[in-house]
Amino acid sequence: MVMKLSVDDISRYQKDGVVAPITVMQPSVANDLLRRLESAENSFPELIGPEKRNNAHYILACLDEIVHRKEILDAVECLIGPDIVLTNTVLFIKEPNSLHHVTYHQDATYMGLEPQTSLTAWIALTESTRENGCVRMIRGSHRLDIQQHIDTFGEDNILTRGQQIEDVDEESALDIELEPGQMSLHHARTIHGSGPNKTSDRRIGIALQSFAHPSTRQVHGQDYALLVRGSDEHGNFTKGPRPDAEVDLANVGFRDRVNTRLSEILYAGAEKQRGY
Ligand SMILES: O=C(O)CCC(=O)C(=O)O
Repeated sequence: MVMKLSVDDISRYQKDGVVAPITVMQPSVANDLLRRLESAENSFPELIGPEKRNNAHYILACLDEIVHRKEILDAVECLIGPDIVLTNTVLFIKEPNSLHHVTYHQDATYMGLEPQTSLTAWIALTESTRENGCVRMIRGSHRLDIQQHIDTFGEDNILTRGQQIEDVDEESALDIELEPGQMSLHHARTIHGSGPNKTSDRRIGIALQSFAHPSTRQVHGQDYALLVRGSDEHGNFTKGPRPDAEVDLANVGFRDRVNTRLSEILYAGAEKQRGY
């Protein structure tokens, strides 16, 4: 398995603002991680669920393994260098035959990270296809400024504010179909969204959002991150703990604080707020 990005992959990322698919684990490894995630979901619904989708890597060993996975970090290092912090993770779960979807948006709009050069690794734990609502990226849109976003708070829209860019030109759209164990990498300004899951199986991906250089600043004040590779000479982020058990209840309080702060950042200036 090729772990690092090729020269061609790197130039595709620079040109398109997205590169995929990148195989970062065998399907059997992804299946095993999925089984452990679903077991935690079943046993601790108060900790992992639609309203509790953020930053579960602070309490679940299976997600901690993903965020520290060498193959993922080797690829990220090719794009942002050897010193890497990870600010948040989001479990994007689309239930079978659900209307849940994601409208076109740019991640950097509300994340408060400057400069806007961070990136997201989206890891497929199930297959992600056109039928079950894979992510659709607009190639080259990372070169645009932040576009106007309208907060819709749409019922089936699983973005925080249901934020939406209208009239997106889809001529350069790319459907990111992935097998379990593959990932995509996208730039914080790349316009993307995803449709509903029309199949009878769950579509599960985890967005490691965002990987950034430690010199990155949070314009809204304090923020949290994990140093996942290299060193941090800047100290811009309060560092988080790693789980010591399959489900580490000792870290629940810390994760709650991180998620409260994340909501303050993502909903800054919004008229309402959801539970995630
Ligand atoms: O999982 C999805 O469908 C959307 C993911 C997304 O918006 C993101 O990773 O930034």
